[in-house]
Amino acid sequence: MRKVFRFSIFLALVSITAIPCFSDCAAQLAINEFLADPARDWDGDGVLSSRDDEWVEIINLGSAAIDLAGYRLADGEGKPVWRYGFSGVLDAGAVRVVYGSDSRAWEEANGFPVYGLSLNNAGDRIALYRIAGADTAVVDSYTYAEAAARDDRAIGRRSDTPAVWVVFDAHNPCTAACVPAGSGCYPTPGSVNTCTTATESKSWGSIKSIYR
Ligand SMILES: [Ca+2]
Ligand SMILES: [Ca+2]
Ligand SMILES: [Ca+2]
Repeated sequence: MRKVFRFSIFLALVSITAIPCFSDCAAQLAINEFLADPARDWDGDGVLSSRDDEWVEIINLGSAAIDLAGYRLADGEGKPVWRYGFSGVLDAGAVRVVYGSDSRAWEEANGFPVYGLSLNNAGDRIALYRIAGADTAVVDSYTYAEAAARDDRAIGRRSDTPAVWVVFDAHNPCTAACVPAGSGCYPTPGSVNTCTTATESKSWGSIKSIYR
């Protein structure tokens, strides 16, 4: 009887951990990487657009899937101006990229001013919000300065140490000081922030020794 009871507890725990995280998951969803000043056709529509080819990537750093309903992106300080509203479910460890063109389509569909993600090249703040009932809370935000956001430089978290931010500057190396530091890695919209350099794939350990 005791074994049956234990097994029931086990099944209950498995079912709890397997369901998507619908509440109190705010700390697990985070901004992962973004590119404010596109100089190439990042969204792949055949046209270079300073609006449509910007992008922001989010990541689920937790161990359970997250229902993205209610999560939104905004830029700037003060009262949030919504640039994109997420939907669907994001699995544990997975990322989701939003291009300026996705943002523009969402703004058009929801009656907001059509500016895309509106990431200022001279520096800006990106914020990820969660709206739950009457509550609107900042889940994650990142403020960047001009140098790190120049042409085709993405700013993002290291995949092995998510608390550490670097510039993914393989397309446009940070010869002057970037804040955060350049990594020599290529940007990775839509995939986790692994490091591939111009010559070879390097581990984060070897990158650290180069840029120390
Ligand atoms: Ca921009
Ligand atoms: Ca484009
Ligand atoms: Ca990425």
